Amino acid sequence: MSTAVPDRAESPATVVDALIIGAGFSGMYQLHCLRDRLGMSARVLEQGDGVGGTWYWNRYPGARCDSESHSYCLTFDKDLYESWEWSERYPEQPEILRYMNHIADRFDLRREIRFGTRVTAARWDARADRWTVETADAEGGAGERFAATWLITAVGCLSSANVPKLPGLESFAGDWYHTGQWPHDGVDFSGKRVGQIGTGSTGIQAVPVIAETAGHLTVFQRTANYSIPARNAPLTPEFKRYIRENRPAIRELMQSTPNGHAFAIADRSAHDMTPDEREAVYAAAWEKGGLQFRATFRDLLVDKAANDTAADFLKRKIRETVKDPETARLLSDIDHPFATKRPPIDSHYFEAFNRPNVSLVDVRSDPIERITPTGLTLRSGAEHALDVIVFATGFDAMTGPLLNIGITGRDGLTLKEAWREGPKTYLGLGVAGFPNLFTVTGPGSPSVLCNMPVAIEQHVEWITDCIAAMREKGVSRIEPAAEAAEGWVAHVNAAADATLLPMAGHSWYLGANIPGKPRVFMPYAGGMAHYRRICDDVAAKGYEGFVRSA
Ligand code: N01
Repeated sequence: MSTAVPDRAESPATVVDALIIGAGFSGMYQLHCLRDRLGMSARVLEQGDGVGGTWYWNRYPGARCDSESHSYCLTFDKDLYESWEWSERYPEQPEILRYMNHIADRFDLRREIRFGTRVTAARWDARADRWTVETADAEGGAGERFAATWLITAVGCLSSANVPKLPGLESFAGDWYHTGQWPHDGVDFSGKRVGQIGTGSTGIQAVPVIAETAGHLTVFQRTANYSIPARNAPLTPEFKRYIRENRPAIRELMQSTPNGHAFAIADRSAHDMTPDEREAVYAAAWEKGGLQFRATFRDLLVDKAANDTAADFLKRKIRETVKDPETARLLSDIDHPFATKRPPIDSHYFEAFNRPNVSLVDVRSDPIERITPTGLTLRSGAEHALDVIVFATGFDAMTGPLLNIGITGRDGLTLKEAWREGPKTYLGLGVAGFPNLFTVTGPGSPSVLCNMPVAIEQHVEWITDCIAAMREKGVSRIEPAAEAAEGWVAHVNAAADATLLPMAGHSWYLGANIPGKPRVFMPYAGGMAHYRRICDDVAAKGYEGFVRSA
């Protein structure tokens, strides 16, 4: 006789109006908007045991912001905007994390945040017009269950760490770390043989700091990268006064530029100048430092010949800085146009290769074959003995954090299936087949091509207004129409193709850093200010492109 074993009774769910996943800038601001502006019940589910998102996890040596501090903040609240004073041009991770905690304190957000709570599944329940969400606790056991009308992902674009599947890693007798999952009590490199894999924005920040204490640091470079000096320094009293006296104008500037930074892109072509004049412009931007270098001419990202002028200048600077000719050659042998991968900014990165305890290994021509108990070996058989391996190998960007949640929409459609050929969203904000789901800075929105807090504020405010409008009209379900999403995906592709960005074939913007991931240009390259106008227009037309039902 067969006995059907009944399912374990499900624990009753905690029912709220809205669930928000993630407690970084996005999740905290979204909670404030829904709870304090709209009076809704809401919870934030956060895997970490503190707020901060990116700045909670990325505690690697040298971690600091690449946006200038006076533009790297939330500006929606006058008192918040005016109450925080940054100490440096580019704040370090601990200072930014203090700022995030300040936001949580100021708006009393923690009481609605469930820390140590990882979302393991989210399913649309069509009978009840709501999402049911399963969680795991810090030990991985089944956690609290939730149900909510609205589900908002605030998971960040760069939160799913990519540790390359190198054979033998489990056999390594030393310690290894990914920069995006850095131990909270730090790592002692004193006297150790350290190997760092990866020379993106993260790796370039980490090298000079690790080199200060490591016995020897070997940097394994697959793709050479441009970098511009950050010229970081404490903010002067004069600059602090300038910020205090000009906040509204700074905010307006940030909201009017394509990339959300507090500087305008010069309205001139690189071809408008003689080589000497152009050289002077680049030299001044190099001395000033930071991402503003990209804003010296309006055509650097759309005209290859214009871009070449900047690329040549930057490669020459590398060769002038690095003393060993072979190391200088490898570091300046860059195969993509300037800024087609996210341009790093650094504090003495290239100078670090002049130290006797730092060496560079080219793993483009001789790839890493396997990790061994004592280090790693290259395809040629060359062995590198290591005590510590640092993976500065980036993230399964933009789609990774969303696909990891395990989201199932209408009619059993999983997000994985819906995005089999690459992410398909409408405005980067919603997905056809997934009612009442909003994705803050999702694929198809400017997000990573923009100063993130500017992109986040716009998304959170748009989502809040949309939810308020739906509640007012008694709409219980809203989702993008499939045709609207198809149209947006085509527009996102066209916007990327109008630039040089797709020319960096190995960029994470294209998903090319993750084996097997569809090659689709994920962020919206049409510019933040333009994008904001599109979103406003969609709202003004009664949420055009969305399907609603009572
Ligand atoms: O990651 P990346 P990241 N063998 O993907 C290499 C933001 N950010 O963490 O280029 C050997 O850019 C890989 O090589 P390749 C910012 O938006 C912001 O540095 O793929 N090498 C590359 O060199 C940034 O763009 C701040 O050939 C391997 C590196 O690892 C984004 O985060 C600070 C490899 C990964 O570079 C990601 O930056 C830092 C392998 N198997 C970062 N796999 C701010 O300040 C990968 N690599 C705000």
